[in-house]
Amino acid sequence: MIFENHNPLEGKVFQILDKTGKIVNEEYYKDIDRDLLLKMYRCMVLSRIQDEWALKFQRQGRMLTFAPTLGQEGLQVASMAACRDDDWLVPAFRSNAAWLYKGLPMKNIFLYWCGNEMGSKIPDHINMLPIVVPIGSQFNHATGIGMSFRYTKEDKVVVTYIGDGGTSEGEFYEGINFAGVVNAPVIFIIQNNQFAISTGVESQTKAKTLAQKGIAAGIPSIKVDGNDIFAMYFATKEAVENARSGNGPSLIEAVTYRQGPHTTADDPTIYRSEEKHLDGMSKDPIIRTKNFLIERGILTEKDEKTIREECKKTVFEEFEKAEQENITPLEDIFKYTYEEMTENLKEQYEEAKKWGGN
Ligand SMILES: Cc1ncc(C[n+]2csc(CCOP(=O)(O)OP(=O)(O)O)c2C)c(N)n1
Ligand SMILES: [Mg+2]
Repeated sequence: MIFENHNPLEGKVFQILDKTGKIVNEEYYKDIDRDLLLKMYRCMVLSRIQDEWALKFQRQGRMLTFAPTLGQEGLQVASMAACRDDDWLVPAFRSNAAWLYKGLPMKNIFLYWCGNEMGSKIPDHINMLPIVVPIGSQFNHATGIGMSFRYTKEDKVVVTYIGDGGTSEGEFYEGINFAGVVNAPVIFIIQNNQFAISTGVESQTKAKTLAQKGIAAGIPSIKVDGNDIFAMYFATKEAVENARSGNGPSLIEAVTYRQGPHTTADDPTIYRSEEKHLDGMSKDPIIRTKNFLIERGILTEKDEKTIREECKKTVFEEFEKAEQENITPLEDIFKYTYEEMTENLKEQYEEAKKWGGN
């Protein structure tokens, strides 16, 4: 009923928890188990602290680059929380909080952004694909995995993310269209963080919403306040139940805000107005969730301080492990594109050896 009652063509945006942490939509509000709420909250804080420190580590020359998830934690943890552990995650490159919620060791994330191939080696028990850099390609991978579940009659679903900019790519349309045709159990989530590097979402499309692109593909689509963990949780849950019971894909446009730079190579102050930035920051998902949890007596300021300290400790421990393991043999740069190195790659490897390295 959430999807049915929030047609994006009628300008509807689904929200339950407003930016101050008050429930504003009693009709759709249901309790979420206290432990699950705290799990989501802790994961948002962990991702936030990892992001903040990763930016510093990169500036210290200890990481190659980094794309922070700052500000987008809410939509990621809530959508992951609405799934089962054995469902699949097909991530976008900006998915820190989702990776952590799914159980990916933080060390892997650090290794990935250090340029180490081992970061992409996902432990066998975690159902997720590694990051793909060509924007949009993950939508077809997700559709393919979803289609396989139709064949094998497994009741697993796939959740995949893309950015607002990614919705202009051909692969976005191909993925959602094909998923609709084959009834693949996929939940497509657009992280509308307002920017694709320096291009504002208003220059991305003439469509009034990104959600309506899903309507063209004939799949249930909705625009949700992505910084509201309640709205994201219940919308995703409905989409997941729909997919699991054989009714195919859904699309969610999660409205959020990229609080940080695109990556460490970017300076957003050049193209982002102060007014837009302040407005985006005022909708922070962590602050509003904290206000809610404190007001309901689920969290105290003291618990919150302890969570932050524990998360910071984890970030430092995991980064230390990553630094210790981050010895990249020269061969690794060439050996993982194909099962066996092609002649061309072998030649490049031999050439690179002459320039030093191991
Ligand atoms: C096919 C392709 N084109 C261009 C790029 C370079 N690129 C990397 S991120 C990015 C912008 C993506 O914006 P958006 O989809 O909104 O995601 P966000 O960075 O905001 O999470 C671009 C153009 C790429 N990785 N792949
Ligand atoms: Mg974007």
